[in-house]
Amino acid sequence: MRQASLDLPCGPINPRKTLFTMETLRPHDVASPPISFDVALRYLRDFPLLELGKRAFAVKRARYGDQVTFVSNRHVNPTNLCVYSCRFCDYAAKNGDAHAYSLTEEEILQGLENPVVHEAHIVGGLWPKWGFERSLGLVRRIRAARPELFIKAFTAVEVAYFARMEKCTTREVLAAMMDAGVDLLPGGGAEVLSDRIHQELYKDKIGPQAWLDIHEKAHALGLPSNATLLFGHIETDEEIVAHLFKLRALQARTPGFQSFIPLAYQPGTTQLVAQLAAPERCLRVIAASRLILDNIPHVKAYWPTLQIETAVTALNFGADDLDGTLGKERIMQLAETGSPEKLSADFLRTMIRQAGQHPHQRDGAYRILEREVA
Ligand code: V47
Ligand code: SF4
Repeated sequence: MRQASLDLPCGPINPRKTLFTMETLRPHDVASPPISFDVALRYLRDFPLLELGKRAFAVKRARYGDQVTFVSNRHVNPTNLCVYSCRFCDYAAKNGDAHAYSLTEEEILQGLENPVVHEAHIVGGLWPKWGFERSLGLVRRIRAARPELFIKAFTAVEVAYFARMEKCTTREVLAAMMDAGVDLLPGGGAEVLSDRIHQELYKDKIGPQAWLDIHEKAHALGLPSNATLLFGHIETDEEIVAHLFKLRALQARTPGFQSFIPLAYQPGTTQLVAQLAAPERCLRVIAASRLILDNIPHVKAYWPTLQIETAVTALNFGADDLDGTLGKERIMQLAETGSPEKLSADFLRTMIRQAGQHPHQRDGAYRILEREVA
């Protein structure tokens, strides 16, 4: 039975300020990683799959019981025009390309009017006409129109681009974003935190150290963030494990990561590899992430890249969240994933029940808005 409630575990709060309490961070989390590099490698390679899933699910269950969350959200991708050319990206366009687009502020605001939308996720291409002032102006207008909406906006890559264009520091950009109403920095742009992959796939934009530095600065300013991993292309197992260990170390030093989101590479037309990672590979990455990142509260099964069946199974391999309904997601759509561009809240509830879990609707800060009990 579904119960509508506004159950805010943190007590009376300003509904729009993030309550990043690190509720699941325990004292031992700041000590050394829970497993060695070698064991982590085995998790990705030949550790018995069901035993791995059982271990990761046990960690998820100890934290959240049978609860799995989702959010009613909208992806806002203002433009796909981008000055960079990452080799894995089907989304970006150059001026004159048939698939190039740029939305107006009015079009964006229209999509966020519906009061059932609890989170806006804003990320786009890097394009002078969508510079810092205009992007901040968009956030201010959304904030004015929907004071309670959770705004997750601008990746570290965009922060670095804005700082370069404005000739100011990334700290100043982050502080101005917070002032305009941004609640959380999304996890994009991390790709694989490896200098080799940076050179091979995304050398135009910031590399691993700059990405980590910007997230660390955000945390120090009190702006929480997410982290992603783009896997299933040319990366090695060692590079995945190193990526996870780097995130864990940053979180131990300067906490602020809320969720970790493994993104399975969609070959689209870029074809770094011919096929999407196999379901077993996706499940191993999800489970290993849950077991290594014991100091990051949430692991998402991001259905647009995992595909729906694997996302459901991932809920038994350590993931505790499905992300959201999305509205109109464009980044993966342009890689022609075969996944829908949006799902209804009821469809997400059904997916969670199929995994034997209880669906809970949350907002962007993981406050439970509606819980379903057995
Ligand atoms: O950084 C681009 C990835 C990211 C492809 O913070 C691709 O909650 C797969 O970061 N196949 C942007 N991935 C999206 C993102 C994100 C998504 C969901 C939730 C959150 C969060 C963040 O998309 C980019 C890049 O790594 N990407 N092209 C592709 N063909
Ligand atoms: Fe531009 Fe981002 Fe695509 Fe790279 S991944 S080309 S920065 S839109």
